[in-house]
Amino acid sequence: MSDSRDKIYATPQLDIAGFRFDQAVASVFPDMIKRSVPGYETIIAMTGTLAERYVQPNSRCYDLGCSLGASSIAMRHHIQQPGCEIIAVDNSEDMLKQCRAVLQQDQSNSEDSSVESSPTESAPIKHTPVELVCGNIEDIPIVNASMVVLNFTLQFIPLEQRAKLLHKIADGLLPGGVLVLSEKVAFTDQQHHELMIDLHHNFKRANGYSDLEISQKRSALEDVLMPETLEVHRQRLRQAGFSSVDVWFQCFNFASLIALK
Ligand code: GEK
Repeated sequence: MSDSRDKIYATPQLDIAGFRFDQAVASVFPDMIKRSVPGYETIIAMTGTLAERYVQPNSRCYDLGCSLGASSIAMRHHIQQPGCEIIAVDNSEDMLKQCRAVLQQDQSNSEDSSVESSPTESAPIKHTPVELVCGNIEDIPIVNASMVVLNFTLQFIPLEQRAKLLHKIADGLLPGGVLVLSEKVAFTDQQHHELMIDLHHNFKRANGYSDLEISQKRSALEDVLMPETLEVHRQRLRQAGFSSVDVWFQCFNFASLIALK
């Protein structure tokens, strides 16, 4: 289904168009993101741990820029509270099509394992439902939320729209609610900035990407993915209405922040 190896930039491309989340990307996405983003699997796993801690009964969780639903699945596996729902939003039909299949597979895996592993309990585990929405996260209302996840999505939103989106999220969160914000980041110290890029490229090389793939992907993402510094993220989150903001994970130029309402 979606476990193929990413070879999108393996051959020379005369004209490198801006990166798009199309069918070709959707079909290799899990492999692409694992081999490209240091700490991705840790961040997804901890998104589940944070759901266990912060999700409130009868509230909503939002996975904004859900791709194939990894964050939604992590939340779904860890939510302990009744009456919740997860709203997973992406503006790529191709990504959502794969996401739907991945979620169905996850649902049937957990129904099977609940029957096998606990023969004394007759009722299967009832997972929190996930509603898939195709749309721009800038246009989606955020209501009655106890957890919002922006795992590597804000970086694709135009710079001038980011504050408005974060204000909307803060307004839609219940008191005590959490935003998990994971991003590729930039650094003001130029030497450090270049070092982090270099170490990230080493990480990609160690994961089997060639120099050609690394450089073509870099060109495709230029003007599409716009990283900002951690200080800009912290300040803007505070201005949006979050009372406590800081980094909980960082590897090279990839970081994840927790912002509490
Ligand atoms: C994960 N969170 O696996 N509205 C809705 N979706 C958008 C928008 C937008 N304006 N802009 C981009 N996207 C996921 C990984 S990937 C990150 C997120 C990456 C979607 C886009 O279609 C893609 O699916 C996702 O955001 C970004 O934890 O590939 O670097």
